[in-house]
Amino acid sequence: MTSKYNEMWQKLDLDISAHAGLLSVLGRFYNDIYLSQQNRLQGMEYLDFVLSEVHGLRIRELQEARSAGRRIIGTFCVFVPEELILAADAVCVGLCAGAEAGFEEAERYLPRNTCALIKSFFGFRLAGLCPFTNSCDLVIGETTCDGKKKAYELFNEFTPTYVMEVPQSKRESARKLFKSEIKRLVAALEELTGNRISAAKLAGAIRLVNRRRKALQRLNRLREAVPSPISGRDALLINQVAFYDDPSRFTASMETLGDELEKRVAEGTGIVSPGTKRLLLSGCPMAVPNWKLPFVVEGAGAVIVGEESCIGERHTRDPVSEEGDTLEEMIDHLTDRYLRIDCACFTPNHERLDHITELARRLKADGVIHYNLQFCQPYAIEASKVERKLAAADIPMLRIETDYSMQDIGPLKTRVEAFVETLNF
Ligand code: BJ8
Repeated sequence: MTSKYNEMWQKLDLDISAHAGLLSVLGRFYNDIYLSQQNRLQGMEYLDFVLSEVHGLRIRELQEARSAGRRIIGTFCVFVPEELILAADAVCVGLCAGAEAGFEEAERYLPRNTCALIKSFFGFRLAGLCPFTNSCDLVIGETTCDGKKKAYELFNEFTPTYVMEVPQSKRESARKLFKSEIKRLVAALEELTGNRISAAKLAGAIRLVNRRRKALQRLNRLREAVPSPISGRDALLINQVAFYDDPSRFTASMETLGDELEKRVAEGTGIVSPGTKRLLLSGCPMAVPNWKLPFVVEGAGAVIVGEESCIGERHTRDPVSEEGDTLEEMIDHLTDRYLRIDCACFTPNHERLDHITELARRLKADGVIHYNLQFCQPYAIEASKVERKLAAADIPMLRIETDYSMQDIGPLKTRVEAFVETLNF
C-alpha cells in the first residue's frame, strides 16, 4: 500500500513511510486476531476489505468528496448528531483513538496520567499518523468528561475544533441547553458548508442513520442465539467500522451479513460450541483498532455476546423518531434521542444500570466484564454501582482496568481465565 498511496498522503501533509511500522504491527494483529478465526461469516470479507483499505481507498473517497466541494467532519463521541452533518451534505467520520501511537508527542501537552483514548487521538494527530484527522475540515468535540473537554482546547491548536456542550444531567433545564446546542451546531454546519439544513434533508439523514442502526440492532439481536453465531471480535469490528465507512454502503453490507447470520441461527450453527461461556462487555468504548480485551477474552475460551458501550449497543440502541415534518420537530426528536445516551458522564445515570442488567439477561450472558480505561474516572467510579446492581441480579462481574499497551496481557489473561473458570461452578 505504501507506494500506491504515497502521493495521496503527501497531499494531506503526511509521510506514509512514518506509518509503515504501525501498519505492519496492525497487519500482524489483524491476522492473529481476525483472519485466524475458524468458521467465520462470509460477509466479514467486506469488513476485512474495508479495514485493509482504511488508509487507502477510504481516504481517497474523502479526498474526492472534498474536491467535489463537500466538507469532512470528524467526531470522537456518539453525542454528536451525525444526522445534522449528513443533512448539511458533509461527510462524517469517527476518528481513530484506539492505539498506543504518538504517546510521546501527546505527553508534551497532556499529563502522563491521561486516559489512553485521549492520548491516542492527540498522538495520532501530533505524530502525523492519521490521514482521517488530516482530511478533516473540522472536528466536533463535546463537553463530556473533563479530560476530553480540556484536551479539545489544545487539539484546536492543530485541527479546527468545535466543541458542543453536553449537559451533565437530564433535567428539563439540561434538555433546553442541549436543544439550544443542537441549534447552535445547525448554524455552525450551515456556515461551514454553505448548505442549508432543510427539513427534507434532515428527514433523509434521519432515515439513513436509522437504517444503519436497524441493521446493527438486528445483528446484535441475533447474538441472543445459543450457540452464538458470530465472535465478539467480529461484532466489535463491525461496530468500529460503522463510524467511518460510507453509511449507505456499510448498511447494505450489514443487511446482507444479517441474512447470513439469520440463516446460521436457523440452522443452529455457531462460531463456538453451545456450552461456551457467554460474556457481556460493559464500560469504556473500544475505538478502532483497540481489539486487546476481546482477543484475551475469546482466547480464554469464552465468547463475547454483547457490548454495553458506545462502540456497540449505546450507539445503535435508540432510533430517532421519524415523525413530524418541520425542522423544529426533528430537532426535538434529535434532542430526545441523544439525551437517552447513558454515558457515565451523566449524574445520576440509573438508566445504564438497568440497561446492563436487561442486556445481560436478554443475551443469556453468564457474566459481565466491566472494562475501564486507566484514568477514566466516570466509568471507574460508576463500576461500583454496576457491580452491586449485577450482584443483586445474580450476575457475576469482573472489573478490568487497562490501557492500550500490551505489557499487561499476561496478567489480564490469567484474570480472565480464572473468571471464566468460576462461571463453570
Ligand atoms: S458518550 S463514553 S464516546 S464520552 S474513556 S475519553 S469518558 S476518560 S469516551 Fe465516551 Fe462519548 Fe461518553 Fe461514549 Fe473520557 Fe473515559 Fe477516556 Fe472516554
